[in-house]
Amino acid sequence: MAPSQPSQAKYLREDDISRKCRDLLPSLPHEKGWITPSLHQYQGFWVAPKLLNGILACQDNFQAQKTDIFIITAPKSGTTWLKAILFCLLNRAKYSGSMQQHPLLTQSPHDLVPFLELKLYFGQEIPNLTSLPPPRLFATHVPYQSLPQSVKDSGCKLVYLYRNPKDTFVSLWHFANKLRSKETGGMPLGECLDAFCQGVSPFGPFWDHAQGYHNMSLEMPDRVLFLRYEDMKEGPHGHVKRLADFLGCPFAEEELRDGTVDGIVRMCSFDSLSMLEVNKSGKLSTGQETKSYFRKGEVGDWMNYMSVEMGERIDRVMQEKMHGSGLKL
Ligand code: PAP
Repeated sequence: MAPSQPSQAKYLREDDISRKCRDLLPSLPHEKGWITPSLHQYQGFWVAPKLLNGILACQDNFQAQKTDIFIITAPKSGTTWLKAILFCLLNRAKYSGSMQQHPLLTQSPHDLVPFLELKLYFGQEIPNLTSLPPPRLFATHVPYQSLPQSVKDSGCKLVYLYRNPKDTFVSLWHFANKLRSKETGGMPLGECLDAFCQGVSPFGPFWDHAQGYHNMSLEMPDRVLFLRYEDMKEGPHGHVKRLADFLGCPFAEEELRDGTVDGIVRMCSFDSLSMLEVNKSGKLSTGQETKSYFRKGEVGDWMNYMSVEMGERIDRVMQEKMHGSGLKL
């Protein structure tokens, strides 16, 4: 295993992993990674060693409660945005009279709504989460088949956000190149595109990830809500209301009249969040700079980086892999 340098973001480090993970890694197929040197195929998806360590720990230890709410995404599908929206939505009564004190103004959405594998179970210590008041709000990139069993059994709610694969791919390519160490340098777009189309991307194959949760949303519509980034951009107000209904905390008549929904939409918009000091110059506990989560937040930005042919290649793979799944691209 490559020795880590002290200056590296924790995310990139490959030391400090459990014996279970260390023993498992050599038996897993591996490929070149986008951010870390390698990605390993575990339970059908591709993951970096340090994150596999976190996933094994939460599979073994996380105890879901019926009142939990999970935000689930493939990386770069709008996780930061959905975290901000759900945090605002669920805490709206608490801060309605004191917006200047709202935690989103001074804390990253990633610190307010922690990832299981990337934050809570990232280190060696198993966190005690039992004292957190309900509803507990968590996030994960883990595909449905690999969620901790208690999440599947508990009856808790899952909100999945899907983003069109071409924009997700371009966003991931930018993010990966930002996080790669100076010594390894950036990865050419074409090389990443080859890997993405072969399914070898963090938490990929992208199509399996989306299809897994889409199927569950059809099977259990009261438990799994499947949303699209592009639809949310087009009609954020309707989606905030839909989320509130799904989570069992619908807006009261008065809230609908007094601009509460609009306040949430504005506070969580790309323009508002990306202007905040914490999101411009802060760092997460895992070492990433908060500004790397706010690039453009636009629909169709892929066209500025990929040729039409490259775009068609992703379309073809998606059509082929998702054929018959009922998931509209
Ligand atoms: P993660 O999955 O690693 O947590 P995630 O938040 O999904 O990251 O990805 C960041 C993307 O969401 C960026 O997209 P881009 O590269 O195409 O620009 C980022 O700009 C976008 N994003 C962040 N905040 C918002 C927001 N409030 N509204 C819309 N898009 C946003």
